[in-house]
Amino acid sequence: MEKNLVMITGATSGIGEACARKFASAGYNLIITGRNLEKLNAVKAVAETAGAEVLVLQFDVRNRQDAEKAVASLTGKWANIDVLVNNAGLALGLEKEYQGDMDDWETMIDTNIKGLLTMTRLIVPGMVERNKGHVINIGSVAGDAAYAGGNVYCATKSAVKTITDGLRIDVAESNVRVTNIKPGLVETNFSVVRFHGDKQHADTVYKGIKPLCGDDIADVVFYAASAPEHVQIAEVLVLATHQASGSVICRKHE
Ligand code: NDP
Ligand code: 8X3
Repeated sequence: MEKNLVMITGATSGIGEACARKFASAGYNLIITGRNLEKLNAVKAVAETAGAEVLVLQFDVRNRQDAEKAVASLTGKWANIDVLVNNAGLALGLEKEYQGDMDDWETMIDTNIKGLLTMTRLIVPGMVERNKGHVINIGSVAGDAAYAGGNVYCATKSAVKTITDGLRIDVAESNVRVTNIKPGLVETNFSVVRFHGDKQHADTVYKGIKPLCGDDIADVVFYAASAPEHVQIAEVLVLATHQASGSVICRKHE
């Protein structure tokens, strides 16, 4: 029997990399995408050890032409994607909105919103045509309400929620399912990226609380993907036990 096929964007690190391992060990074949070819090949090797066939596509989700070219190159068994995990994304900075870096804003908007939209626009028509598929977007608790310094990042994840809800409405006549997974604090490379490589600063984000890890989120993503066909997990908020919202975090527990 033909294996199911998942495409995961931003598979070189954190949640995306954990999803690659999870889906591979569950019997899926994988298309993994990202910018760093060396890291993609390392993830590919691990997934192949778990029994998956893996195709690597190197492109930046902000580059529409490259994304189009990569998707157009898919033929044969690689053309019929069953699950798209729109994971590539980032936060940059935690400055007050009136002091923020406008280049950082542009990068977040281009990646988290426009990149996700590009991949959706390129992959979902095939799903609708085949009347089969599942789009799983990685949103965030940050999209539920703004927190101090979160401003533009929160807005991008709020946009992910609306874009996910809109797509769910637009494909409701088909068997295509649409899910928004909204993690809270997950210890990945996320905060190192947010603070422009300052690992010490990044570590303070997870001080006094046991955060989630990439595997915790991959488990939820996989749960949504493997639910019976008539079950659509529309949205899941996943928090560490001592986090209550984007801004309420009890740091007395390590
Ligand atoms: P990581 O920094 O560990 O991983 C982010 C991934 O996205 C990397 O593979 C990165 O690749 C990729 N990426 C970033 N920009 C681009 C781009 N322009 N084109 C292609 N790939 C890109 O962080 P996480 O795993 O934590 O983040 C994954 C998703 O989860 C993001 O959407 C994030 O917003 C979301 N999230 C994270 C939370 C957390 O607390 N960690 C909580 C809630 C949501 P590269 O190595 O090339 O930069
Ligand atoms: C990432 C989680 O709370 O750092 O989206 O914004 S948070």
